[in-house]
Amino acid sequence: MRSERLSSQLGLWLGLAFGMCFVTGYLSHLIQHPPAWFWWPSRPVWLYRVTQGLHVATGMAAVPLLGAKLWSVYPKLFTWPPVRGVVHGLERASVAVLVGSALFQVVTGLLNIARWYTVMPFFFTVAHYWTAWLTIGALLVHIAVQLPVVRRALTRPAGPQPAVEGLSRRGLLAAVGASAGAITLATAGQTVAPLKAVSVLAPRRPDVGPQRLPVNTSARAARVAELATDPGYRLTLTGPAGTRLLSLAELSALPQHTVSLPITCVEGWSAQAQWTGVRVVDLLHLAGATDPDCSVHLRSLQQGSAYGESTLAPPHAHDPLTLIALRLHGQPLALDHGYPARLIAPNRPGALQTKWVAVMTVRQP
Ligand SMILES: Nc1nc2c(c(=O)[nH]1)N[C@H]1C(S)=C(S)[C@@H](COP(=O)(O)O)O[C@H]1N2
Ligand SMILES: [Mo]
Repeated sequence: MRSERLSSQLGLWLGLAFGMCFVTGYLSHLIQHPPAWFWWPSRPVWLYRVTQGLHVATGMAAVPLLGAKLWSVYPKLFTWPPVRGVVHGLERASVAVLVGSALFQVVTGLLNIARWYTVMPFFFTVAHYWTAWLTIGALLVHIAVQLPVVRRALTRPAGPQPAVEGLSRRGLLAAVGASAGAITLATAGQTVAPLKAVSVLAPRRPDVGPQRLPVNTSARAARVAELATDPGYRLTLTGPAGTRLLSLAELSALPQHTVSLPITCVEGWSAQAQWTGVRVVDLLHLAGATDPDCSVHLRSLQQGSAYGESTLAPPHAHDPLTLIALRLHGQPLALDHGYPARLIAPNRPGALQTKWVAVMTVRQP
């Protein structure tokens, strides 16, 4: 059953999955670490939810594809002599890099979804990002080298299937496709609510947690419980008009708006929720910020974490859907969801939806 045709067909699907995974992953990186040239809109509100859902789904679908592909080619590891010259040696080396980095990406991605950080002796985000470049580079070299083989294998008529007992090539491809589909179904429920009943592999359910919403970093883990429940809490708002300290009562006395926006964690779960609070544009007004190009820097009560701060770029800072939310599903925010005040903005990774917001600073361009 092992043949150039099978390897080529698996390679084609794997290339599509890895290509999609790379593009959506790089996009997520750019949104979270925007270079000067990068611009990301605040609408449509669901766009990041779709791109990050695709990132995690294509990464998981790659698991059975990668397994089958390695199975279809591994006898080549034992061909003799292992290296037949410089070009062949380089090609072998690029395949070694491709296999190693592809396995690393899939395994670390799965560990991240499962929040199993203790088994990764490195910072996941940085390692996953740089290895992605290695994978995609080696993949492009591999495709360039194998193109003649793939073309030959996929344009030639398939030929009669040998009449042997057991699985056929078509049967194997169907089984691999079915496993990829099953894995997707079994995890998509962490984002696609109607599928949650069959999502036995999903590490998160979109409606399980305080106020029917999952939590990423509890108040206890962030060590903010005491500060967040202190009646002396004030939101420090600084802009061209100076600095104002706003108590929770003062924030609640400002015009309140209710929006329906998703939280989309980079780990692949997402959930729509009803948020009520003060529009950031109203706070900008209060701070005397009139420049449509200004951005807003936010700091949490939480210290010493990369998630303790974030920046609202102009499209998000000025979107009327962007709130400093005080309530969730009509109730005051649960402590774990960012009580007394948290950011919620459209089309933005969950990691940038800062909880327990303490300081808002307007930044002029
Ligand atoms: N201060 C602070 N804000 C934070 C985080 C955090 O660890 N600290 N985690 C972020 C991440 S990764 C996500 S996905 C969302 C989750 O919000 P939730 O716990 O209310 O669902 O909060 C974000 N805001
Ligand atoms: Mo997250």
